[in-house]
Amino acid sequence: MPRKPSAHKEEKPISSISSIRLDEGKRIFIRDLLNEKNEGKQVSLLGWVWRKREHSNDIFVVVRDSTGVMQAVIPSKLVKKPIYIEASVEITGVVTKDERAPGGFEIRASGISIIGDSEKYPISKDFSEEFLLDVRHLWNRSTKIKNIMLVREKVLAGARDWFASQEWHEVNPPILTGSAVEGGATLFELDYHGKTAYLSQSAQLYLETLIFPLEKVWSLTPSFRAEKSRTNRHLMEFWHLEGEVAWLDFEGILKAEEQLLTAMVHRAAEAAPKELAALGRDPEDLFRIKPPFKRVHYDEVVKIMKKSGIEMEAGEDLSSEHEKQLTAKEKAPIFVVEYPKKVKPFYTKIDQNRPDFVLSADMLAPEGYGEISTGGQREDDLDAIITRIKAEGFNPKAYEWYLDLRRYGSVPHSGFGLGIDRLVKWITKRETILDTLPYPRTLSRIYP
Ligand code: AMO
Repeated sequence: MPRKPSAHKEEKPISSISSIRLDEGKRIFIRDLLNEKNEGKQVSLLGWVWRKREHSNDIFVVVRDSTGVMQAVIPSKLVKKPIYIEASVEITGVVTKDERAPGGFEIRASGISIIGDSEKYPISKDFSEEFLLDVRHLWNRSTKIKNIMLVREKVLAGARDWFASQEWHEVNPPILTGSAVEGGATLFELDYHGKTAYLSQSAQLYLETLIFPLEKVWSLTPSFRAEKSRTNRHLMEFWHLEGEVAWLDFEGILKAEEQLLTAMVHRAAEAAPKELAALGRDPEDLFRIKPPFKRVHYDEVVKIMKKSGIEMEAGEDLSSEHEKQLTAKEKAPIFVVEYPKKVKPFYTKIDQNRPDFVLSADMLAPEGYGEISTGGQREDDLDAIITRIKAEGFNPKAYEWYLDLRRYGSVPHSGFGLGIDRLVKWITKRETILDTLPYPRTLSRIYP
């Protein structure tokens, strides 16, 4: 029997998703091509069409992948069908130095295969903010949102490493809960097999239970608040970084918070300087942030507002306008320390020297951004806590498990909750919190 001819040795153009060998670990990324090392090399690049223009006999396609953008120049005669924005492609060709190309290098292409064709992309130059929210699943591909996501990732990596270096334990508290933490007005209620349950507003009470076995605990979870107003700093679902520590007092938790925050923003500045700069933030602004943060007593805030002609009654909570006034000229976060008892929840510890005040502090971001975290010492006296649970209109029965913490080996302890989205809003200089996470949940929006 005659032998079959041997397999065709020439490289075949890739023409369908299934034929790409993704398992070889040989994927080439744009980041690695934009340097002299690869000049003259024949490569095959996978990505999406970001921009496209035609010029005499060539088509200039700028391709993006997760690491950057790179131009490819393709002779028009090689292109058999229209190339649309956001089509996924494989481009083969030679890496060539050219100062006119973005990044200084381009691919002189010998072939392009369309892997996943694209319809006419709905996002063009003129778009409204509302429209971009409607197509958020596509807008998340934009350089702006991508940069913000990368900064956010680094900020969280900084937190994780800081917690590990200080021997705090990461734990996973529940999201479905039977009781309120941060007041009844913002609870998302749901039917739990015939019982009423809520989406967690804060992991705090559960973290408090876990200091008994682990002493220093932290968690990163979504928290839910049915906020009734539309603002540029409130989400229905936000990402909450919370910590709780046994044997730690008010000053101790403020110190921990300022060290943690410094580690987070320094990590962003170290690991995402280009992304920050593209978003309008000089990484040096973040490197300059160092503990200790300025502390302003609530009494002082009232005086400052009076002097500035901004209305504020002694005893009322700070509004976003007050926070803006306090921080507009600041370059680093500040703490507002000690609040009137009536504006803070039942778990905050009463200051023995001034019983109308509690050992609670808000950290305010500079440049007018305002509150990013709340923390303080927890009430460890059983009777005091029961009285205040009742005063807030809750039934102490729902908190029996929490009250047990004050019955069995109660210890002085403190904790905090930091809003990641608000932190990212500040460091990436965003007008609105909606830019800081891929799918912001607002009063009117649950799609996409
Ligand atoms: P608080 O309610 O102040 O405190 O929340 C802590 C931090 O979470 C962020 N945050 C929000 N971010 C976006 N959208 C919202 N709707 C929203 N609500 C709150 C803010 C805020 O500073 N358990 C206490 C903290 C404590 O005392 O330890 C708590 O949850 O950045």
